[in-house]
Amino acid sequence: MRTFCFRKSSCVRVILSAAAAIMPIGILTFVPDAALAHGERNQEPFLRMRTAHFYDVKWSTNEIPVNGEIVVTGKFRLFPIWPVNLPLPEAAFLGNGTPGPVLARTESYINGVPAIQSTKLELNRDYEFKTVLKGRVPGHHHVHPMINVMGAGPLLGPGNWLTVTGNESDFKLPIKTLSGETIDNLETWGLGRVFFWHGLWVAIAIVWLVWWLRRPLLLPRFRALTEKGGDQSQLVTSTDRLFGAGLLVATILIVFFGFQATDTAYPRTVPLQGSRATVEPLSEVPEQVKVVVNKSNYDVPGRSLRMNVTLTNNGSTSAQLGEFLTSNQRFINHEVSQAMATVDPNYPKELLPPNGLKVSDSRPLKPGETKTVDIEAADAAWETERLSSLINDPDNTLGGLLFFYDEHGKRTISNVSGPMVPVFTDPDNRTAENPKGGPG
Ligand SMILES: [Cu+2]
Repeated sequence: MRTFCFRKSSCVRVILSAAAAIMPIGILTFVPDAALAHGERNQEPFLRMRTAHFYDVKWSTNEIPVNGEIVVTGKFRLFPIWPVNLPLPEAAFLGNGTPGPVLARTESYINGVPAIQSTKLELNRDYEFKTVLKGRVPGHHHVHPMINVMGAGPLLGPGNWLTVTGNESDFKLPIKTLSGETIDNLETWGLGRVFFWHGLWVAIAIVWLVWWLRRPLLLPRFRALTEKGGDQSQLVTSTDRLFGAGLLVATILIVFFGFQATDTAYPRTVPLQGSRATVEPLSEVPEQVKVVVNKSNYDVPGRSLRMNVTLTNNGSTSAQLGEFLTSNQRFINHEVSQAMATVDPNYPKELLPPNGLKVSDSRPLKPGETKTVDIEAADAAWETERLSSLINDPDNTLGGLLFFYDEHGKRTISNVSGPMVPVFTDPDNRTAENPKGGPG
């Protein structure tokens, strides 16, 4: 303080300003704000539009107690126009995106095959998944199904808010091992050994450090090395050598007898399995309606995606465009009752843009018919979900799925993809603040 405080008042001022500077850092460090989601909106639009498209996702419930179970089921399609800068899903793992380990995943399946290991997934194919999650930490959590692709990172499905009630201390994860032993709670099992071995090695490391640090470190050593006639033999004494050798022997003995003791206590151990599971995709359903994108624009002031597409019905039944799905946003054509009927009333509202999908001609396409229509998906979601940042991508190609329904409600899915050109100016004077236009 002598450097700054020439007078008592200036000293007080220095202390106060230092406190004021440190306080916000302290507040930010020790009083974290509640995280309300986990950054899915920050994923690049190309990641969300052209990788895994999740659909038919269902959650068995929205509220569970600690130890209660929730089953998440659904399907996903790996988009054929996969971004060139992402590694292909040669090794993919089914998980769930949660804010920390708030749920324990006790079961997971892809097409009925246990998804304990990673698997290779094929592009332009559909898969069915199921995960069983068990409540662990009480709270209100945003939970997504998720696929981790090696080299590409997590690809998130739709998120839903789940409430876990009760006390965290009541959480238990019992299992029965292959050798018939019952473990009451995997959460705390074997922790004593973990702490013992970590503690032992830390203690040995500290003893070794203290052995060298207890002596004057710098100047005597520097002099011994640089001064003429310095006694270098004092740098490492014979006691040091003896101690080092003793510690080496002790370490080898600890490892040897530790291994023997553990092997006797747990004679049957199976190492973690690193092989890949083989999962066949769902049987291929030919695309009934061929979609060709003639033109697509993202209208920046109007916050809407507009596409001009040519649809050809190659099937034997009619086809009516009912839904456009991209980035977990479901734009439903309100004029198609079959599409409206697929919406579960409990489906997260933030994933169902209220304006839905506007189609210039919603009449069903007859078998063999080709028609060119304008499609508009206008919603603030483009901004709130930060999908409009697609215009800043060097590869601004949109991607999504179009769902068509025949007169019996049978659904077929077509991929839709094409380059997207942003429109920044607007003849109606519309802006992001005044999307309806006019004098605003
Ligand atoms: Cu989330």
